Amino acid sequence: MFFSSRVAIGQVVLANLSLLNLVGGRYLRESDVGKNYSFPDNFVFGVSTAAFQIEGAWNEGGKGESIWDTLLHENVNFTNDRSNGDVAADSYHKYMEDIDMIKNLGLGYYRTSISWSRILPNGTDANINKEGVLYYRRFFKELLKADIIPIITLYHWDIPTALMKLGGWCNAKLVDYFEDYARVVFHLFGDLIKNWITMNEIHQHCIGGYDSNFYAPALSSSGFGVYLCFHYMLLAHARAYRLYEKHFRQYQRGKVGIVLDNNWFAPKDPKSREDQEAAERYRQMHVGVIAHPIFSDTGDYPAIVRSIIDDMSRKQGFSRSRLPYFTKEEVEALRGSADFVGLNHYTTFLASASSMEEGWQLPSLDHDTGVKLEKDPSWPKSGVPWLTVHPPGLREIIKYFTKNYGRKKPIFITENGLADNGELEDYDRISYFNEYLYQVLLAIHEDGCNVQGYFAWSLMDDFEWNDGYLVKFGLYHVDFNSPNRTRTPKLSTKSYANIARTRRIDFNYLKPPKNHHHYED
Ligand code: GBH
Repeated sequence: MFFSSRVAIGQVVLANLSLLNLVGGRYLRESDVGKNYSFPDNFVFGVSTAAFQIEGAWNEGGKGESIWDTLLHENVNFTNDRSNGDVAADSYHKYMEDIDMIKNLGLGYYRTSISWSRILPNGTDANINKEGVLYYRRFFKELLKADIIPIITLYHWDIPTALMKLGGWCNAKLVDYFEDYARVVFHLFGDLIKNWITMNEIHQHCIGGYDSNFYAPALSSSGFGVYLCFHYMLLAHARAYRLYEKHFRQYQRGKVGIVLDNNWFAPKDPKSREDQEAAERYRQMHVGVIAHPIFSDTGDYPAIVRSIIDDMSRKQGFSRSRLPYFTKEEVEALRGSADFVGLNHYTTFLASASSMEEGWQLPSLDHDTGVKLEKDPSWPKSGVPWLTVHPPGLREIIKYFTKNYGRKKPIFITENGLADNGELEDYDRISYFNEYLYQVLLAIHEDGCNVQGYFAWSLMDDFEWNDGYLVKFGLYHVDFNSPNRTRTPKLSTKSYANIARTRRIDFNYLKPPKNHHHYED
C-alpha cells in the first residue's frame, strides 16, 4: 500500500515523489495498480456545471439580473479577459446538445443549478417568471427522458441583484427569502427532481464575495461580512431543509443535501507541532465552520472557531464577537440538516503558522485564522496557480470528514477536475481523473468511507468566474469565438466514459505519448 493511513501525507510526498513514474500513474506503485479495485454497484458517476457558468441568456425569457450580471456589466475589467456571462456556453438554448454530451459519456447523473433570478426576477415570490419555470421543466424532462438523473443546486452564487440591494447574505431577512425561493422551486419541480442541493460552497462564496472582492458581490467586508454571510447562508440552508422535510418529503420522496468546498490542508513540515496545529486550525476555520453546524453530533460552530474569533474580536476592542451566535433553536435546526454531503475537491495546500502576511486585511478571516498557505513546488501544476496536482489530498479530506462527522451521511464528490490550456488531447486531465478517482477507491476499500458518487468538473469549458473564459475545466471544448458555441469532445471524454462503464481505472488506457509535456516540464 503506497499511502498507509498511518503516515502523514506531507511525509509521503516528500519521500516518494522522486521514485514515481512521471508519466501517468505518478502517485501509484505497480503493486497498487495490481489491486484493481472497482467502484461498488451503488456508486454513481456524473458531471457538474452551474447555471451562471454555462447558461447565458442573461436577459431572455423574463430573467432578472443576478449579482454576476450586474457586477460584470458595471465593471468590464473585473474578469481577466474582460468577459461576462451574457452568452457563456449558451446552454439556455443548447441544452439538448448538453444532454447528448452527457449521454455520449455514458453517464446517468448531471449536477447543475437553477438561476434564482430566472425563477424570481426580483428575488421574491411576489413575481414568479413563468417562462423560466417552463424552461427548466422542459430541460429536466428531457434529462429524465435521456435516463439522466438531475441533481439540482438551488444556489450556485448568483443571488438576484434585487436582494443584493438589501445587503445580500449580510441581511438576516435573506433567510426568509431563500426559504420562499426554495418553496417555489420544490413546489414547481419536485415531481421531476428528487435530489436537491441547497448551496454550493458557502465558504468560497463568502470569502470571495464578502471577505474580499474577487467574486461578486465584491464587498470586501473583511472579518465582518464574511461571517454574516456564513451565518445567514447556513441558516437559509437549514430553513430550506426543514421546509422540505416538513411539507414536501412525504409527497415527493426526495433528498436534500449541501455542497462544501473541501480542499486539503497538510502541515508544511509534517513533523512540526506548530505546522500540524496550523493545518488543523485552517481546516476548522475553513471546513469545520460550515460542516460542524450541520454534520457534527453536537452542532453549532466548532469550539475552536468560536474561541478564535471571539478572542480576536475582544483583543481588537470589539464589545461583541464578529462571528454571530446561533440560538438554541437555530443550532437544532441546523444539526443534521442534510441527507448527504457533497465535497468539492481540487487541490492541496501546505499550512504553517503566521500572525500576519502581506495582503491580509485587519480584521479578516485570514488574520483570524493565522495560517499561511503554500504549495509544494514538486507538485505538478495546472492552468491556474491555486490548483496543483496532489491526488492523496482527496483521500485525506474524505477520511477527515469521516473521522469528524461519521459515516452515516453518504459522501458524493460533487466537483473534481483539472484546469489546463484547453487542448483537445488533454492527457493531464486524463491522469488527473485516473489518479484522483483511484484515491476515492482507496477511501472506499481501505478506509471504509461511505463515498457513493463522483461528479467531474466540468461537463464543458465554461465561465470560470474571475478568470472568465481563460481557464478551461471542460471534458468538452467550447468554442467561445463561435456564435454556435460549438462543443468538441476532448480525449478525456473517452477515458472518463471508460471508467464509468467498466467501473475500474485502467492506467494504461490512453497513456500520454512519450513526447507529452506536463505543466511542470
Ligand atoms: C469551485 O469553486 C466552484 O464551485 C465552481 O463554480 C468553479 O468553477 C470551480 O470550483 C473551479 O474553479 O487562491 O486566492 O487564487 C472553487 C473556488 C477557486 C475559490 C480558486 C478560490 C482561489 C483563490 N476556488 N480560488 S486564490
